Amino acid sequence: MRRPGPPSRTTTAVRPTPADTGAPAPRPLEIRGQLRRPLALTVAQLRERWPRHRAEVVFDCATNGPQRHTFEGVLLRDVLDAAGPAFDASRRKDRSRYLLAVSGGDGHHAVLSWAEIDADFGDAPVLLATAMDGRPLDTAGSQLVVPSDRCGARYISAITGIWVGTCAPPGQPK
Ligand SMILES: Nc1nc2c(c(=O)[nH]1)N[C@H]1C(S)=C(S)[C@@H](COP(=O)(O)O)O[C@H]1N2
Ligand SMILES: [Mo]
Repeated sequence: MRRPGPPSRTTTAVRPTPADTGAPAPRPLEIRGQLRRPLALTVAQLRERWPRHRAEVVFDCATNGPQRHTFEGVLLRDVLDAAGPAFDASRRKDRSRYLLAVSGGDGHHAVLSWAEIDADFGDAPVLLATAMDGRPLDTAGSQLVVPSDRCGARYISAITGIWVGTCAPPGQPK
């Protein structure tokens, strides 16, 4: 038999924390490398700090065929500007030496060049997505959106880190 419980009370609604819903707490995305202000950002912080953009994209996957998605997110360029790459921003040749290595939690990773997203070079509107097809990515993690890519391989999901920097120039032939 059920024992009588405490008298019912009117309570104010409390928003459940991720722990209450069983979802893991979001791990911040770490932006590191040759930067003046390295950053660690959750999807919620991305959404709060930078202007939101939308991208309707189609990309092809070698195994699954064409995929169509609508992403909402912030410009990778805006986020990296805040992190302050250690180049001389007034010198295009200095900017053109920088690489961006983007990693997913499963070990998938790919590189972009700074010049791809730089307005003076490729000017590609690459996003760090905060939602896909109307569903927030707070728990899953941000996804890279590269609208100019025909293939989906660089649409890296569950991003855990972005490294920014230059690599050593190739050695001179002897
Ligand atoms: N973290 C992570 N992101 C990834 C991949 C992956 O293996 N790991 N595969 C890529 C590939 S090959 C494609 S086509 C797109 C879309 O894959 P999906 O259709 O399996 O979501 O995600 C990309 N993002
Ligand atoms: Mo793919």
